[in-house]
Amino acid sequence: MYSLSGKRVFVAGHRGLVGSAIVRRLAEEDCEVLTATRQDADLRDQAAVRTWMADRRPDAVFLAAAKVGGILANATYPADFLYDNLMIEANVIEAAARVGVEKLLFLGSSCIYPKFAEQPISEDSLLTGPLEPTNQWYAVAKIAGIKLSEAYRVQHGHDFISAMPTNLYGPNDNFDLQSSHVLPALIRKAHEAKRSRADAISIWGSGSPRREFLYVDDLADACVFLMNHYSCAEHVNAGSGEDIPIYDLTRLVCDIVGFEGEVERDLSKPDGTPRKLMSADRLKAMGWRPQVSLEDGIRRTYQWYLEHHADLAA
Ligand code: GFB
Repeated sequence: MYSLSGKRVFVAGHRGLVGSAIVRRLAEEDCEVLTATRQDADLRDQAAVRTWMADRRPDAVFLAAAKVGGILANATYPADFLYDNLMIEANVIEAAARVGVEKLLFLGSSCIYPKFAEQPISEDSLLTGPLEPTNQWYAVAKIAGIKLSEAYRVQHGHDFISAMPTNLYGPNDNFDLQSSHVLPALIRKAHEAKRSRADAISIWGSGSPRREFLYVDDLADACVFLMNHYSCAEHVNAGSGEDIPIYDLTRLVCDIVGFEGEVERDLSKPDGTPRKLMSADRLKAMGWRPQVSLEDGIRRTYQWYLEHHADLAA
């Protein structure tokens, strides 16, 4: 058991979807939360990260900072997704080791697994087959982060662990239609179509790929749970254990938002991997369960969107 009580806890990436949820969750712990803006320390800059870490000396680190985006952003900016993520994770992990951070949790992504991995995907599937081409750049960077955390454990005995979240959504998500993930895009498209009384919304690809979704506050809870209870080299999947075809997800979002029109498919856009349902067995066996259903999570996220994107929602 590693207790965060009385600890100085650095949340790298505190403004993002995951980092902001971890900060919300840490409000329930008796700890001091440390954050760094890009002006304080650009995490791609090794010297800046070393200086910041040496000054602030956190006891524990949640490494949630990353360059992220949906299927199109991944395919369009491969150099950014590979370089930025390699630099961020290498700098933060190395600087954490240097200043003697007691525990670090690195966050990866379910896209690290082979495109045609056996479903549900167990942790052991890592590096058993070729990656999905649209997000291979991001996946390679995240695989390097897992291995780097493991390498510091093997060579120097640091208690660095890794969690692999499934597709996430929730407050503070990116609702930009070009760069976002599917769920925020669908919420915005359905909302705007309802407002403009459009006949239809358009989704990317065939609608047949299946995706697993986890509400980000559940993921934050899983991260704190792992920080408290897990200390092994192997990464741990963090998912809901259920997936849904994108077309059915679109219908669900339309129902929640109140848009009654048609759903059209834009086959010029990529489908990506056909399915990536992760096995949640390992985390379940430790006693952790998600609390927020997909429907409830979409309702909460739509409410957040209405409250925080008045310009888009108008
Ligand atoms: O969420 P998403 O962009 O990423 O797309 P991935 C999921 C599925 O939804 C794909 C479809 O089959 C998309 O074609 N889709 C339908 C849409 N309509 C839309 C839309 O309007 N916007 C978007 N974005 N998708 C990402 C990876 O893969 O998953 C990242 O690229 C990361 O690296 C993340 O791993 C978790 O699930 O395909």
